[in-house]
Amino acid sequence: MQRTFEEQGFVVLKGFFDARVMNAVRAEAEAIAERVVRRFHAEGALPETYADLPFDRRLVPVYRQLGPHAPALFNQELHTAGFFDFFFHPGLLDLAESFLGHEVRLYPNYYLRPKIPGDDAFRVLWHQDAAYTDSYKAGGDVDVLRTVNCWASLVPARRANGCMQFIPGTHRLGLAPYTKQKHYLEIDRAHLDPHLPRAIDIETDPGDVVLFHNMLFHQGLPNQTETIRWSIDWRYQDATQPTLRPSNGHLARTRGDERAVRSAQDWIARACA
Ligand SMILES: O=C(O)CCC(=O)C(=O)O
Repeated sequence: MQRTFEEQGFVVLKGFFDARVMNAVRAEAEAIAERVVRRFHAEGALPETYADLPFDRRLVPVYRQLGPHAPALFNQELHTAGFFDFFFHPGLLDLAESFLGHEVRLYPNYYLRPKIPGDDAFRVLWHQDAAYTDSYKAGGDVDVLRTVNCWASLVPARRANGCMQFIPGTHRLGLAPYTKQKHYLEIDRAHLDPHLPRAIDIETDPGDVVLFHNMLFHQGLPNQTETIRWSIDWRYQDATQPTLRPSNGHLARTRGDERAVRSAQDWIARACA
């Protein structure tokens, strides 16, 4: 697996998370969506709570009415028991440890994303994750950041509803020049176009996890269906390295000290840390 990761820049692990873990995460995501709707309804910004809509449609009318005022990403909301079992899954941390060494942190940008249908703001342009860290201009070399980046969908992710696309092998090209566009950073076309014919769809089902290099060229396609493509993206890093970001994330594995996140209660208490 590490060899595939080194050669291709990614690996897809089918059926990695069991139904218990995925059902719990989905229930947490449903609760987050419920709170969003209820908050805006209580503030008078929504005429109703759309309680009869299923999870993969509930937020559609919310975004139609509130546009950029509706949250596009959730981060601190993920400090719940269900997400503890997901981010700190022992088998996944074993894998992260085998890639990164004995000191592993959950990197600060861990997100739950509802990719809303037909809204261009949710199309994630071709980028390298390392460019986002680079854009903080914290100094330091993002080439040596040492992360394993992860992505999983809570619903089937297909080309039509905006799965990710990867260009295998591009993690070896170093950090490409990029430009800040309205919503996202984008790799400059002169550096991207020669590689585009090799782009492949990364289609996943709930339970699958995708591991990819922080230099891999990738994008999130637009969602052209009627339903929301819910997904989670997160990263593990060698915790002996600096994050090169304003925050430190959370220690997940370490030898012999007590600072690592140990339990769901501990994880819940660390919101906003
Ligand atoms: O979820 C998507 O569509 C794109 C996510 C992404 O680009 C990332 O996790 O780095």
